[in-house]
Order: sequence, then structure tokens, then C-alpha cells
Amino acid sequence: MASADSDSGPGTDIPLAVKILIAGGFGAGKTTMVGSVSEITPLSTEEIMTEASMGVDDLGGVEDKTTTTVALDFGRITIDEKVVLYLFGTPGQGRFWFMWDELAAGALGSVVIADTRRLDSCFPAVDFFEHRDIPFVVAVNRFEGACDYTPEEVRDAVDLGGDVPVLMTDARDRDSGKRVLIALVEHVMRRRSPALSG
Ligand SMILES: Nc1nc2c(ncn2[C@@H]2O[C@H](COP(=O)(O)OP(=O)(O)OP(=O)(O)O)[C@@H](O)[C@H]2O)c(=O)[nH]1
Ligand SMILES: [Mg+2]
Repeated sequence: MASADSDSGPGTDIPLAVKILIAGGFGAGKTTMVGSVSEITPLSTEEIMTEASMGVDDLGGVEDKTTTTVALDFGRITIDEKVVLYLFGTPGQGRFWFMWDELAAGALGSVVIADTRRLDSCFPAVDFFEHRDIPFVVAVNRFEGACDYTPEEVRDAVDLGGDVPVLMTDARDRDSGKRVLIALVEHVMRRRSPALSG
């Protein structure tokens, strides 16, 4: 697959294929977001959670969860005739972290989903992208009954750089997910061409 460095793109008939990661903590809504925005039937690698997960995975706040991603989610969304995004949802559990470097290879950027039931679960994903200098946006996925944060409260709590966009989202809603992806693409463009800022 072509990556951000692909030769294809504007000026050719072949749309630019862009790789985007959908990351975040365990149960934050990654598989849900890939599924809601993808225009193809998403590939997903869900497995039933068994008792083996207890004591290994941090189920605090997500006790109702019955399945989990064991490899990746994959979906696709066409932004316009020039740009197609290929979405790779990461597995959320700590024991699958070894896969993240491979999944991140060639990625233009990432969406980090923050779960309002346990905001701290997105810290490792934020650290991962900051250390590799991969641009990301934070999408705050609201869960009923959890605290309602403002984007600024999330920015402070997660200690984000001032230029990292923070958006409220509903991972189940296609338009909401699409807005997040467009914000990410715009953020990457601003970082690459600072003249576009402002
Ligand atoms: N109320 C509510 N539920 C959501 C939302 N997003 C996801 N869910 C539900 O939360 C559960 C977990 O979502 P997943 O998409 O599997 O989470 P994940 O991040 O892929 O989980 P792992 O792959 O196990 O890390 C599912 O039952 C979803 O239906 C949301 O915005 N609001
Ligand atoms: Mg998942």
C-alpha cells in the first residue's frame, strides 16, 4: 500500500492512499469507530474475552465488555476523488503492544480515542505517538454516565501540546468519525506546511 510518501495523488488518476491509525486504550471505541466510518465491511479480529483475561487485562470501568481486538481492525474511507484513507485500528490491551510499531509503519497520523470513563487509558497511546513524532488528534468518546469533560479539560488532563486538536466524538456515528479524520488530515497538513496555519 502506498503511504504518505506515495508518488500517487493530486495530478494523477489514482487517489492518494493514506494510512491512518485508530488507537487508544482498552475498550475506548476503536473497533466501533473503524466500523462506523468504513465504506467497506471492516476486517475485524474480535475474540470473545475469556476468564483468562481476568487479572491480566484492566477491566475497571469496562466490566461489560465481552470481546476484544486481538490483532487489528481494517477499514477504508474515501475523503474525495484524490484521497482515500485506510484505517488500522490497534488492539487496546497492553499484551498486544508489540504490534503497534508494525501497525504504525508508514502511517500519516493517528486518532487517539480517549474514553471518558477512564481518561488515563489513553496515556500510553499519546506517549507512543509523541515519542515517534507521529501527528495525532485526540477524539474524546463520550460514554453515558461518565464524566463530561470539555476539550480543554481533556487537554490539561492528558498534558497535550497546544497544537494537538481535541474533538468530542461519538465513535458510533459515521459523520462524527469522519469529522475527526478530516481534522487529523488538516492537522497533518498544517504540520507539514506551517504557512497554512492560522
Ligand atoms: N455508549 C457508548 N458506547 C460505545 C461508544 N463507542 C463504543 N461503545 C461501545 O463500547 C464497547 C467497546 O467498544 P470497542 O469498539 O470494541 O472498543 P475497542 O477500543 O475496539 O476495544 P479493544 O479492541 O478491546 O481495546 C462496545 O460495546 C461499543 O458498542 C460510545 O461512543 N458510546
Ligand atoms: Mg477493538
